[in-house]
Amino acid sequence: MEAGNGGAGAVSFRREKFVEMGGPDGGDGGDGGSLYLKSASSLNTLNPYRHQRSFSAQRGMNGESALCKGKNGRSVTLEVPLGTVVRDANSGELLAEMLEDGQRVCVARGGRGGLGNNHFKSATNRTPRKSQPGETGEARDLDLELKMIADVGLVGFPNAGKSTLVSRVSAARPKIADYPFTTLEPQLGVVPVTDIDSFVISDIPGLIEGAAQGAGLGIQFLRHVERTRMLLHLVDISDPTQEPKDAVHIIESELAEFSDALFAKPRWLVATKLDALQDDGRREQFEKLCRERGLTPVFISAVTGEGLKQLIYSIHDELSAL
Ligand SMILES: Nc1nc2c(ncn2[C@@H]2O[C@H](COP(=O)(O)OP(=O)(O)OP(=O)(O)O)[C@@H](O)[C@H]2O)c(=O)[nH]1
Ligand SMILES: [Mg+2]
Repeated sequence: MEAGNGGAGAVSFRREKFVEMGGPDGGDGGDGGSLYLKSASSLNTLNPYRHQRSFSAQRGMNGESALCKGKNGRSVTLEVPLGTVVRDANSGELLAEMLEDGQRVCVARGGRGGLGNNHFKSATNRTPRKSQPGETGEARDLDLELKMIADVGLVGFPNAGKSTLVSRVSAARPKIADYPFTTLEPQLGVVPVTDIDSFVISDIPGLIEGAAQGAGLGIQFLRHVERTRMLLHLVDISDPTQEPKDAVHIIESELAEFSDALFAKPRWLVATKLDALQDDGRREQFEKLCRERGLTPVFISAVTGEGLKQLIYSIHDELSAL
């Protein structure tokens, strides 16, 4: 990120036919343009900045004679999604957290324009040849990270049915498919509860064993759910290839390993794909896992819609109580 340099101040003297002694009339340089970040709730990824990584604002124009101030350089404003955390890439210093829609922060200030020679006249020097160069604009490498702000974060193995749930309870339309790692980017959905109440749910890519160490897509997305108020841990109890207890234990230890704060968050176990459940033993196993954790077992089917309304109301109550 490079802000524009300030324009130089001019050295110039008035030369007019009928004015005997022309005074200094060098104008000031224009200010360089600055770079701003602005948060926009309409955006949900930082992807555009993967492709274009460097930005610069316009420099200020030099001052001119007849006290003409140089034009200021145009500033550049880059839009970023809500929840973007902005750091200086070199020092790691936290520069801003974009938490409000429309929030604008300056990340590289343009250089001030230099003063023209008009400013340097004095009783003893009526013909100053001195002017200032423009200041150099700030240059900075930024580290942008998207931490989402959702009320409810979804965690679980790939294929657990996270995106399907989000698509059933909100207007969000994440991609859904019967292979793991369908979801590659977190996505937010707004879940209407009543006419005036709603909460925000966040779909993230599936987690696998070792996610907290970086396996799969896990680690960068665990950061996104770190700020949610509660988690739903989705367990596909219809899956014949995985025991519910494994699905529960593995994800739990990944959360614990990632951070104490994440592990300590209120977290419910939600059994998914109830319509496809063949083996009642899995249902009992899931209920036992819930009992051991003092949780009420929740069963849903995103396909038939069973349990979804109840789940939404319970989440709403929990969020109100938190
Ligand atoms: N029978 C049945 N299938 C479901 C249900 N919910 C999801 N599925 C299917 O399960 C598969 C995976 O669903 P997704 O919603 O993409 O799973 P995910 O957890 O988002 O998966 P990743 O994005 O890969 O982590 C898809 O083929 C869905 O159609 C359900 O309630 N019943
Ligand atoms: Mg998904």
